[in-house]
Amino acid sequence: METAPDDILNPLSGEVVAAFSRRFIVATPAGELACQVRGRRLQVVCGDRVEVRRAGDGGVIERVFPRTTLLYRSDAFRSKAIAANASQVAVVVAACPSFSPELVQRCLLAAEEQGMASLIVLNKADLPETAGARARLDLMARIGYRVVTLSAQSDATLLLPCLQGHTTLLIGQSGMGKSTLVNALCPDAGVATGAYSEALDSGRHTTTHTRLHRLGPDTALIDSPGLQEFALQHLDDAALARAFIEFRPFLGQCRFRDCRHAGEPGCRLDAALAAGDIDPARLKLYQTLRRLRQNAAQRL
Ligand SMILES: Nc1nc2c(ncn2[C@@H]2O[C@H](COP(=O)(O)OP(=O)(O)OP(=O)(O)O)[C@@H](O)[C@H]2O)c(=O)[nH]1
Ligand SMILES: [Mg+2]
Ligand SMILES: [Zn+2]
Repeated sequence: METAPDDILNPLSGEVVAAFSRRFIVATPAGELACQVRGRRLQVVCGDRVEVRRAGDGGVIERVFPRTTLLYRSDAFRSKAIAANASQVAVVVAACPSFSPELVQRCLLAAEEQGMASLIVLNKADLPETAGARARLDLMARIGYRVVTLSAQSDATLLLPCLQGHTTLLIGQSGMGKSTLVNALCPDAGVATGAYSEALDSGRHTTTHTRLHRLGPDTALIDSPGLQEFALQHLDDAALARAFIEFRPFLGQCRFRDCRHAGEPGCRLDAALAAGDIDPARLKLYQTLRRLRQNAAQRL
């Protein structure tokens, strides 16, 4: 009996390139398919590698292959996955609208926890306020994070060497120029971008879903909706401390094994602080995040 061509391609393996709430676009060898998910339990995220069974013009996602990374944020009540299998996070900021350096740090902490590479993109270098914005990133640069300053509107190619070989998730507040960067680097993308509101000093949340754009066989960019907050409820004390990369050389060396690094005698992080190896603002952020998590846990 001859096999129908459809059956040869059934099931198909593919990559989720767009995720709406319960609808997905999967890139497969047979082209892009609009897909739904079988059952309610299967969690599917942009970037997932999946098995799809064709159904009519579209398909049904039957299986999600193991992920190399899963970047997500979570508060006490729920966690929200942003993208799967990204190898790198690029946090995009700009002088206007203004950005929160703490949000940048939180994004980078989440990336560190997943073992992802990361960098900061300071976009809109054409704006005169850029020097001031760069100064607000000095701490992160001192710690060792790469800061690439560019203007997506005039020349984004500066970023290409950092992207090569990576699937890079672009994240950040609304209006920073994530989608403009995607359009600059991926001319076929044709993604909508939106002017920010000067009155509100904020973007208008133009991008509403996550979308993967392929730049080459092993290079891709994932555009995501603007973030207003980034809770790290899923990081316990130890994971949180490890996510602060400059703490790592000192961890495990405090007098008490369960040291909270909050002024206990013999705290190695305190000694590193006194020696200037750790910035006080970073230890303070660690304490803030620890406290937020504990308070939330008590509320439950
Ligand atoms: N001056 C200047 N403006 C830029 C640059 N890049 C982007 N913009 C503008 O910034 C505004 C926001 O750009 P978007 O690309 O929509 O921002 P986004 O980060 O994708 O925003 P959301 O989708 O809402 O998260 C638009 O008006 C862009 O034209 C740049 O390099 N220079
Ligand atoms: Mg956008
Ligand atoms: Zn300690």
